[in-house]
Order: sequence, then structure tokens, then C-alpha cells
Amino acid sequence: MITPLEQYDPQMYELLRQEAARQSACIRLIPSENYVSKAVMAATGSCLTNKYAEGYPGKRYYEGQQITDLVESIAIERARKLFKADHVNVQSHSGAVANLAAYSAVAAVGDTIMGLALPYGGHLSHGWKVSFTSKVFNSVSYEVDPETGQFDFNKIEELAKQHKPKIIITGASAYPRKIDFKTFGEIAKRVGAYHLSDIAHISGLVVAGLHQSPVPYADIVSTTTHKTLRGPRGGMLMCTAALADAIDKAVFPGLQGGPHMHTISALAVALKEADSPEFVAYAKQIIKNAKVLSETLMEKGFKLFSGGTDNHLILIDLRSKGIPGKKLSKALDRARIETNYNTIPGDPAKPFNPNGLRIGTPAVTTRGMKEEQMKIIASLITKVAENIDNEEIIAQVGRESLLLCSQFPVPEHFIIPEKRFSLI
Ligand code: DSN
Repeated sequence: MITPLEQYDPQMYELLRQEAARQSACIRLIPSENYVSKAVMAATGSCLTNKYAEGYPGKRYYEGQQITDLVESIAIERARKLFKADHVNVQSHSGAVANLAAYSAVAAVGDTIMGLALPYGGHLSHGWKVSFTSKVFNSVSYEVDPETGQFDFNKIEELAKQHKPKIIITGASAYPRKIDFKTFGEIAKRVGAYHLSDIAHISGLVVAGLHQSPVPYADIVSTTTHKTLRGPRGGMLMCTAALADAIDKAVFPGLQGGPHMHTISALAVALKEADSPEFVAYAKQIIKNAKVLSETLMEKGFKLFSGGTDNHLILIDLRSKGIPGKKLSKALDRARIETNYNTIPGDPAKPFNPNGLRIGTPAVTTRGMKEEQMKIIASLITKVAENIDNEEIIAQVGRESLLLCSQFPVPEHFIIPEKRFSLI
């Protein structure tokens, strides 16, 4: 059957087909990526892309909202139930926009915000100097101990007392350990700051009960929806009832126009999937896999930031190997192992040429890989690192990666088979 896309734009069809094939023929270890289900994909590519819905359910600026109001209300209710949040806003187009909306809901231009420094695992949008957030707000950064990977709460409280931030931001983009949101929340209360917790990376682990939820300890919680939560690309905000109005106004009309209703419908589907015993089992396996992968890498002589992981993510410190992160990530890419180079706390190297490699297990776990396969993956990574300038061996590892992928095809309900690649 020739699909509409194939017929109208064969070049784009071919590129998408090749990307689907690439995603299935490589070991995807970027910790912020995953495979969404066909159900989520179908909602993303649905007729809701045609619809404007500025406003909120029951209060829109366009007519024809009979269906969109229901779709958005269902997404909100599912998220409220799953995260046990007082109020949810599902309209943010991304995590960075969700964070900006949270700042603008409770802080004024020039106020101080305090988040984890980017080279220590924080996110750009947590006030890092190249981000617009640091131009609008006065930004102060805290750090994490480069050796232990722990937060020094006394030091963080001192910093907060000194700078009197309006918002303390918790959460990270490259942090392999559990975060004590409760203690951060207590510090925020003592210094009179709002507590915003960004759980983009770990929201799937939070809903599965495998990581402390910040919801009871934070005024606002932000997340992306496409990482461990395994939904469509987008952002979401949760907050106390007291901040509901301010958050909604900050997202629309404060920062955005029309919400992406196709994404919101797909988010509703993903939230339904996440509210299941199967999802809890999936999230448990993500962590088991990350633990075995990290232990095997250490046995093979790799140094890991903080000496391991409690979540889905591993930061490899390559300084002892003398291989720059970018060189290894590019060699791994040629060997069909997809990772990203990253800074390591305490590493003076610049983010564009750091000495670390960031890997994670959400996508390979979706493929059904388990502990045994993590050991194989650790061996493949080691072989590439030990033969970084030997293209023949790298190509051989590529064949081994392909073999492993062929034994763990992306489950049928997660991938769009190439010949049936059709947009509903
Ligand atoms: N979401 C971040 C990541 O962890 O990949 C990038 O912004």
C-alpha cells in the first residue's frame, strides 16, 4: 500500500523510513530519549494538529472546542491522579518553556533564581549564563560535590541566605543519584523562596514510585513528557492550588498562544500507559539495567561520576582514560551505540568539548533488554574505548551492536513498520 506521505513527498518519506530503521538498528543510550508507543504516535499525528484552542477548557478564544475541551480535561485529570498534584497545566510546548512560565508566575524581571550549575548537571533553563533565563533574572548557581555526587545542604542554604532567591530550582539533566526534594523544600521555606522542581528526566520513575516525588515539597513541579515518562515531546507543569491561576496565566497568554492539542492528546495516552503495572515494571527494569551497566563499566575500568547510579542515567568520567567525550561518543556512534558527550562535575573543560559521556537505559529497556544485555553493551563500549583509533574494530563492534538490536527488535506496538508508515 502506498501511503499519502510516500506518494506526495517520497524524499521525506524515505528520510523518515531511514530514521525509523536507524532507531531500530542502533543501541540508543541517550538518557533523555525513548521509543513512544504507536498509540502515542497516532495521537501525535492526528487531526488535532488542525485545531487552535487558545485558552483553557470551558474558556477558549476560538469556537469548535467540543472535543478539545474533553481531550485537555482528560489529560489534566490523568496527570493529577498519577502525580497526586493539586493543579496541572498540560500546555507547555517544552520543558524549557515550562520552566520559564514557572519563573514568570512567581518572580519579576531582575529577581534572583538559584539552580544547579549546568556543568554540575543542571539544565540550561535553570539560569545558566548562555540561557535567556539568566538575562531576565539574576542567576545564582549551586553545585554538587564532584567526588561524592552529594549536595551539601548547609552550603546551599548559606548561598540561599546570602542571595535571597525568589525561586530555588531543584532537578537535573545529568545527575545519576536520588535527589532529596524534601530537604530542598525545607531550605526554600526557611529562606522564603518558592521551590520549583524540574523532574524532566525522572518523571517516569516518580510516577512508578521509584523516586521521591517532589509534589508534596515543591510549590511548582515542571517536567518534559518524552523522557522516562515515554510520551510525546512537550512540557507540563504541576502546582499547588494557590498558584493554579498564576501558572495558567503564565503559560497562556503569558508565553504561548495556541496549545498543541495533538501533543496534549498524545500526552493523555502516555499518562494512561504510565498508570499501569506494566509501566511500573518497565521503570523498575530501567533502574536495574542502569545499575548493571554501571557496575560492569566500573569492573572494566571506567570511572563513573559519584561511583554509580540510582536512576536511569550514568555519567562516565573519561579523564582517567584520556579520551575526550566527543571523540568517544562519535566513535560509539559509528559502532551503532548512540550516546552524548557531557560535562562532569568539577571538569574544567568547556561543554562543547567535555571529558564525560552521558548514557542511560530508558530506550534499551523499552526494547526489552535486561541485565544480561547491559553486560554486553558495557563490553561493546569498552571495546570501542580501548580501540578508539582502530576503525576496523569499531566497525566490528557496529556489527555486534546490530546483532544485539536484531535480537531485541523494538516491540511491534512501539514502532511503525516501514511499509505501513502511514499517518492515519
Ligand atoms: N533535555 C535535555 C537532555 O537531558 O537531553 C536537553 O535539554
